[in-house]
Parts: sequence; C-alpha cells; structure tokens
Amino acid sequence: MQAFDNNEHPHRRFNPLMGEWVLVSPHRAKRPWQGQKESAGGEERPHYDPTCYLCAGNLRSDGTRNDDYKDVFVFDNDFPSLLKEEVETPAATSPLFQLKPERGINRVICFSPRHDLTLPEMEVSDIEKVVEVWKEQYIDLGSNSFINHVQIFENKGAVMGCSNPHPHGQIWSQSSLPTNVEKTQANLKKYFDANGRSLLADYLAEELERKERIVLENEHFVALVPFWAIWPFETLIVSKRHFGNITEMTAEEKTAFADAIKRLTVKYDNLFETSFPYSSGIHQTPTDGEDHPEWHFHMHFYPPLLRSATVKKFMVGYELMAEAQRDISPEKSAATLRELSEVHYKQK
Ligand code: H2U
Repeated sequence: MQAFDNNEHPHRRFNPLMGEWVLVSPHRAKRPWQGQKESAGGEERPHYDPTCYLCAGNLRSDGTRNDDYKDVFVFDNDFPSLLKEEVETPAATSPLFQLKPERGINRVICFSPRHDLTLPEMEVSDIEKVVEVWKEQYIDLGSNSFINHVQIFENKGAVMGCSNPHPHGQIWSQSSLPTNVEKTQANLKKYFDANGRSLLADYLAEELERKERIVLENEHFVALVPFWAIWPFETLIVSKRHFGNITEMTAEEKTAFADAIKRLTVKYDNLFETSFPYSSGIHQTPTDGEDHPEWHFHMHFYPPLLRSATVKKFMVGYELMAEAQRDISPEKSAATLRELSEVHYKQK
C-alpha cells in the first residue's frame, strides 16, 4: 500500500470546534474551470460619495441623517433581523414543530468615514479604534438582560452579499446562542471539563510547534489556516493568552489584534491583487452572566475565492447533501498566504 500524503490523498479532517468532519481532496486542485466567474471589482472609489447611505452626514434610506463622524460610527440597523419587543411564547404543540420567539438588537458599524478604504488599507491605529468600538458594543448590548450573545461580523465584497462598499460591519445581538456558537461552546466546554485547559490554547501550542499552517504572528495573536479549514483560504486569528472576550484584552493585546487583522487582510488583498471578499466574525463568551472558562477569544475569516479574483468556491451538491469539502490543502493555502507581502499591492 502507498504511504499517505497530505497533499495527494483524499482524506477527512475533524473540526473540534464544530464537532464536524471536512473532506479534503488535494489531488483535485488542478481541475479545469469553465464555470461562473465573479466580477473582479476593483474600481476606484471617491473618499466621499454623496449617494452612500453610510458616509458621514448623509441621509440613510429611512430618512435618518448619519452623524458627521470622524472615526467609527454605530447606528441601530434600520432593517433589523431581530426586534426588542417581547411577545408571548405560543404553547408547544408537537416536538416536530418547535418554535420560540427571538428578541434582539442589530447595529451597523462604519469602520471609517473614508468611503474608499477597507480594513487592509486602514492604519493599525484606526483599526484599533474599530476594536475599541467592538468592545464598547459588546459591553453595551451584552448588558441588556435579554441579550445573551453578541455576534460581531463583517461581510466584505458584493460576492458575500455586502450591500455597500463603504467599510462597515454588523452586530447582531440576541437572546439565544445561535447554532454555530452553541456547538462551539459545547465542544470547548467538553474539552475544558475533561482537560482543565482551553482547547484553542492546546491547539495553538501544537500549531506553533508544527509550523505548517501559520500565516503570521505577533506578540499576542496568531493567524493560521486551521487544520480543518473548509474555505480555500479560510483563516483563524487566535489570542496567545487564554481569555474569553474582548473586554479582557490588555491595551497591548488590542493593538496586536488590530495589527494581526491589518497584516492578514493585506495578504488577502495581495493574493489576487483585488479587494479580497470574505465574511469574518468574532467568537467569544456569551453575555449570559455565567462563568465561561472554556471560551477562548478567536476570529474567523471565511473567504470564498478559490483560484483567482473571479473564480470562487461553491458550497453546493456534496457540501449541502453530505459534508464540507475542499480541494487545495490547508498547508498549501497557509504557505501561499505566509509568503505574500505585507505591503498592500496598491502601495507598491
Ligand atoms: P451589509 O452590507 O452587510 O448588508 O450591511 C449593511 C446593513 O446596513 C444592512 O443590514 C443596513 C442594512 O439593513 N442599512 C441600514 O440600516 N440603513 C440604510 O439606510 C441602508 C442599509
């Protein structure tokens, strides 16, 4: 029998955060592509767009005027997916038809008044201001008794459903732990209860030893392609120190987190010399008032692009019916990202 080769032989890898498997088919990375291509975008944008509903001082679609903001600006989403109002829970009729009302608050966060920038093109000191506002929002929203989870995320690029190129993210806070967070929490807790240590601290220690999937690191954070990554260039930013949420970050850790975000997203833009689309989001302790020593602060980046600025990975037949699947190996993706310059291509 042939010896197993990570980069040649189909295999499945286990994601201990989600408790799920992913199929890796590295031999298939060379298949020809005659399918859909996304638009590469890349048009120059003005510093200020009078028609943009997120630019400072402009009117939003519901007629509210934005502040004349200078740094970061937060407002309640005018089209929220969740509402604050409490309604009666209907009587349960059958375990096969479970339903429960869900309350929440949704906000939009503009990262910068500059319409033409995105995180990779912002200064680390300005990204730090975004991190500070993420912290303030986590505290403010989480202090509501009916809010038990604060999901901070960004959809970047039209291909990820982003409705406006002005640099912004969203915050959806709600009463329940959403499914992916609940799964992650259960797996972190199982590991912590069994070993008395953080799953991600142990995982990170091993990754730093193996050095196969590290993309970059600084004094307090590491960005890596997880062993179980699904998306071609998926990454995870993990704190070196074990802490549960953004309020526990020291001033140095806040700067280091901004630095890791900047350097990672510059590499992403440099990969195909395009404004690299992704969905990113922070996973941290729920705001349910309980102790959660199992949680370990981390940020996911799920970018869809596969082999160029115009060819993306589809999550379709097998992924929807069976399980997640990837072609290029996480080790190859990490090596590619690692070797990319940390100077943004537009500045060269
Ligand atoms: P996305 O680009 O990720 O869709 O985020 C933009 C959000 O901004 C979206 O959730 C909100 C949308 O509801 N929005 C407003 O609250 N007011 C507006 O005037 C336009 C968009």
